[in-house]
Amino acid sequence: MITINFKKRKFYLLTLLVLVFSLALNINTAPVQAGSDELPSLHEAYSEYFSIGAAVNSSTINTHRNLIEKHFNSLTAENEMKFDHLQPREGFFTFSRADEIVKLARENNMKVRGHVLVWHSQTPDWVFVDKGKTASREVLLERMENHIKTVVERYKDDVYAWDVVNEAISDDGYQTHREDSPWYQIIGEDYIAEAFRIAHEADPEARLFYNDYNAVQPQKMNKIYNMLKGLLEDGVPVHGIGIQGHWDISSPSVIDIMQAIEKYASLGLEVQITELDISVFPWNDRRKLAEPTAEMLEKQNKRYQALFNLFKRYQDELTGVILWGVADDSTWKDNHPVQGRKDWPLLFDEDHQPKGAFWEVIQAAE
Ligand code: HAH
Repeated sequence: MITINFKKRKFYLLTLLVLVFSLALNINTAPVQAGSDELPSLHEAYSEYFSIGAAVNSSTINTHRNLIEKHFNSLTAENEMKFDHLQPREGFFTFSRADEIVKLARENNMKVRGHVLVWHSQTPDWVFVDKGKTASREVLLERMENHIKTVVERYKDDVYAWDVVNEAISDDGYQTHREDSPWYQIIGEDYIAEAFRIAHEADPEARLFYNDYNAVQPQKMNKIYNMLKGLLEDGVPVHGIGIQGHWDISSPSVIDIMQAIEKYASLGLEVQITELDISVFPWNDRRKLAEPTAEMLEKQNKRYQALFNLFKRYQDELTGVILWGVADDSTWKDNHPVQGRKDWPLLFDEDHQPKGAFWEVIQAAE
């Protein structure tokens, strides 16, 4: 019989322990294969910081369902909750497509962010016309109230936050409000306050947001800030600012984004990056390409990394980051009203595989 003395036994035990530990460590740090089921989940990676959402639509909830279910804990309807979808004719509401998105969220325990109640775009013409003429302020206010009440009350149990007013501030230096909006022209600038009051009455629990693009560009940011400050001083129930993140590989600067987050948060508002996608084209690049260059994608990686590092630093101010789409085969950028060209702005490629940018964002969470 072989006997091992005490000292030797201790040595073997220790070796075994070291072996088991290094094996366990190895499993944890082994690189994860792109495309496998072992991909880390975006929203899980950011669970300590803020929710990670995506804009989805009636097609992508089917075609991109696996990615949606795995990586996002908040959904926004890209178009299905806009005025023209929900009330194409006066008093005739069509909820079925929006309902499908809400159902998917419910089944997966995801939040829903409502977009959008009052906007100059994607709103049917009938809204602004009465008996063949421009509607009066009274008629338009009544229609606004009816629309907001019907929609917000219907989704009370599911939608935790609403973009109440979208893009009401002008890009032009010489005007504050977007004066070509029929809401502004017919009702006057108090259409904004009225919309928030009505939405709050319809669902006192809902977080109510003002949402806009170019919202970190200093001049427009100051106009938005002053408008929000005025609303708050008047006791209007505004709870948050949605900064649309339709940005690109070269702009806006991280400093501008930082300063905007700080400035809006100084009003006591919660801040969300509501529509994030990073064009591979710098703003002044008008080329059309069949595919992005390696250099563009490398810049996009670095940009996503820098942004999520920044977002993490502002985790106390930021309550949500929402990607405006899921994968590069389905993005509004391809039908953009101005540029109208193929772009690759998201974290998953056209074959639904994680891009370099995805891994940068995952790494930034660690
Ligand atoms: C956003 N506007 C809208 O908020 C969103 O509802 C839509 O799906 C995509 C983008 C950004 C925008 C625009 O539509 C037109 C010109 C400039 C910016």
